[in-house]
Amino acid sequence: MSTERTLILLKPDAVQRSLRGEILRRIEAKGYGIVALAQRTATAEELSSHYAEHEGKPFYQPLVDYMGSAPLVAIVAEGEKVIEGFRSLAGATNPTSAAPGTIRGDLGREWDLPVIQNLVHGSDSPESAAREIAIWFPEVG
Ligand code: RTP
Ligand code: MG
Repeated sequence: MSTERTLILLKPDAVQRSLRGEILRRIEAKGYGIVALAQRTATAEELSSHYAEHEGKPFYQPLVDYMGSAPLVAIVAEGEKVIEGFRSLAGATNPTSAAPGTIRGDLGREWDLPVIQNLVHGSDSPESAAREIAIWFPEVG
């Protein structure tokens, strides 16, 4: 079995709506392990690094401002094909089109535009996962 790691964020809307337990339950029920977990308010440096690929897009600044406005929970999860698997659990970016059964489809709301408040982030490739884990948990490696 080949295991891999991914970086998950429970965004401020998940913390504010007390959905941490519900989302963690889904991650653990799927069989993924929790390698590291920390709740804190993200720094501007962490967020500009994390969202570098979106710099210049219209939602970039509101996204970075929103993500730094209140505590979030950063998680390193581990398991077989966890990168793709967690993105399947999360569902499509936009909660209205996310399938029922997914975190965003079941629980997400999107009416706080300009930033889509979709509860979670998950790395989208092994390269992104390595880069993002180094930002949020430099000690995990
Ligand atoms: P994520 O990175 O959070 O796992 O989500 P994703 O891959 O599905 O979406 P991505 O395109 O990477 O966008 C990152 C986050 O930016 C916010 N967003 N807002 N208002 C907008 O048009 C808009 N577009 C994106 C969302 O919070 C999205 O998850
Ligand atoms: Mg993304």
